[in-house]
Amino acid sequence: MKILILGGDGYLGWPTAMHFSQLGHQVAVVDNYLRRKLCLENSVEPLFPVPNLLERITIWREHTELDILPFIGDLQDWDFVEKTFKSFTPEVVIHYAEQPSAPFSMMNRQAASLTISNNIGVTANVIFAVKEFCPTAHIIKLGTMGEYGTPNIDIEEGWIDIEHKGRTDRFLYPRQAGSLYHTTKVMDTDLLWFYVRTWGLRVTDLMQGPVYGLHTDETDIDHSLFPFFNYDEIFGTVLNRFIVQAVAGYPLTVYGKGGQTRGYLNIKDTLQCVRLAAENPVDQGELRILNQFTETFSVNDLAEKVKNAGLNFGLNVSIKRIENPRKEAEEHYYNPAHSGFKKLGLKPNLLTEDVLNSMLETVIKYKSGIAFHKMFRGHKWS
Ligand code: USQ
Repeated sequence: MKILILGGDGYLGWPTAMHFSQLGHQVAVVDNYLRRKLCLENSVEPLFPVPNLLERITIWREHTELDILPFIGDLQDWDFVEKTFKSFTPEVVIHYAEQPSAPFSMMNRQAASLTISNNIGVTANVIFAVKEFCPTAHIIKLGTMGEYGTPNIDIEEGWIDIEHKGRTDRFLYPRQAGSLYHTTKVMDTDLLWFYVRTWGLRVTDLMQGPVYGLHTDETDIDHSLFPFFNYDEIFGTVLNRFIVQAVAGYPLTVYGKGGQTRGYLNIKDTLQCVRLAAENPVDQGELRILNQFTETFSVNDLAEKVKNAGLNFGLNVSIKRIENPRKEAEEHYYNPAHSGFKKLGLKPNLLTEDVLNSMLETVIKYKSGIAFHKMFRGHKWS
């Protein structure tokens, strides 16, 4: 397949590009280095420096003799979008090209504005480009489990049947996101659903939970192929942060009561899910929504797991409940469905002690890169 990966420099985009390239697909990546720029501006660079996209492609070619085609530019710029889609004409478009951080979106007006214009503007351009240059291409869009929020009823897989005054119909499952970032993903879903109905596009919208890890079959070929590994309060996700905190001897930063529960997955399973979605396309005029996670944990569960795994390395890990900078339920019901990927054949890589050990082992190697001032600044969401 000809696969265009938007956001191909990112935490998930680059491992996804290598994964499809290794499988023998023709892969092109697009990025404008927004994530790198925002990290630099906010002094929250990842644990270790990561070569730029062109350098990574060269390293990949040296190891595998496989080529990945780069397009460096901004997908909000229609001229660039047109040039990219005309020269590559993809069969599959994988769309990760968004400002990915909930805390960043809540920092201030400029950050909020950037998140809105980038995320919704890029999604709209992708839709317009597919309609114009490759109308049968399958769009695989990375949404988030956070679109649903934490309702007091079971979360279904994208849709819900509602009976009202004796009549029934099927609707998008109610969305009530907890941050502006998550809200832009709700808006993406609405845009995609509108154009699926109007133009008959074919779309898979993946509701992904927080991802952890940095090891995949391809990143393990050479450590310079590792993805960004952020451990700061803005771009780091919770388990990656806890692993770095454990190694640094910094008390694990559990926000509030720590009962916040989410559906988590290993980075290897992000690649598996996106591959399964690409290999099993939907029909024209269909919006398929899949909940993309493998297990649910509370923040307290994760902290306990990291504390216990730390003992294997002689780390004396402590846990500190700190005032929650976010506005979120700290104790809540959470029972989301996730049978779609199981039916497509997903074999989960669960959060075992071995997985925690290998993350700890790798972070210990890069321990000298840990900067305490990046761990917690207490940006309040209110
Ligand atoms: N948390 C802590 N301590 C920390 C960091 C986070 O207790 O030091 C808590 C948060 O308050 C939250 C939970 O851990 O309740 C998850 O936080 P997170 O930072 O790992 O994840 P989140 O901000 O929700 O966003 C991440 C990704 C985002 C993706 C989302 C999936 O950055 O791109 O869409 O996970 S989900 O959470 O299901 O919406």
